[in-house]
Amino acid sequence: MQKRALSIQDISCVGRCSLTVALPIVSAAGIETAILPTAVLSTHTGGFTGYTFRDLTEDIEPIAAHWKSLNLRFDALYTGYLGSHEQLALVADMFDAFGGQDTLILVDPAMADLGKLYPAFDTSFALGMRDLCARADIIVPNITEACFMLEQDYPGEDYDQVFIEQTLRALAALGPKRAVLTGVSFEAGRLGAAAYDANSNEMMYYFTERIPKNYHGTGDVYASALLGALLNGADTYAAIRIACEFTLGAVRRSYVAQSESHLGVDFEHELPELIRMIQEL
Ligand code: PXL
Repeated sequence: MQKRALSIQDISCVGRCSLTVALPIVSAAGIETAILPTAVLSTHTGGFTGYTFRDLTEDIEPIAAHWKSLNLRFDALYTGYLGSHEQLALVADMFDAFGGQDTLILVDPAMADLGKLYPAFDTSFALGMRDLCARADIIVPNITEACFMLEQDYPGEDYDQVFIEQTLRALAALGPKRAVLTGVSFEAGRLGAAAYDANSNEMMYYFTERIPKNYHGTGDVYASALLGALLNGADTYAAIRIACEFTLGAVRRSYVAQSESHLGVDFEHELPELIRMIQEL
């Protein structure tokens, strides 16, 4: 039977992040993708000014209650950018209502990058996000988000393999059996992800060429491809590889086209490649 995922994150109408990225990517992976928008913004909050923001916190409980009455089930619950502090508790309730043995819970603690929290969040939100991550099966923070949740100093680009592995073990100790750290680089010109599986006590790395420009929404592109691969039976290593290659392909296209970084990456033209990699699993 076709799998069904639920993605819980905002709709940033323009800017290619959160749901405008998750919905097409997870769908392209062959997964029926239901959505629960946490907020509607005219654009995302990074690199634009004057954006509108409609908080949908009040809609979450009634939507969940309706779905419960329909006996809906999901093979995965995938959360990203949340619209308010209160949504952390509401999403935890959704995990209780729709989670279970056969449901993969993936939390992308989309709240910070490059050493800083996004404009809407504070450190208390970061600790709330840590508690939400504790309830996940797999989490996908970048190094900044990991540092905020673990209350440790952000090292910038100055870290080594020992730091990454301690961080991954500390993340898994919060509760999730698997942790994936994105934006990891040990040498100039190479960038990738590191993952830890607490069940097998295995550390994994996957690196690609590093394109010398940062684009918005790449964390969301990465997490969405990761989920798509996992739901198609990829093991952790295959999933981080597919997500790295897919994200690199999208970033490279935008770099070659000299696109503006706040408009996100050209993942659209990379979707056939994602499908090919998933079919080869
Ligand atoms: O890509 C993460 C993200 C998602 N949604 C909104 C954002 C951001 C990052 O800035 O502002 C609204």
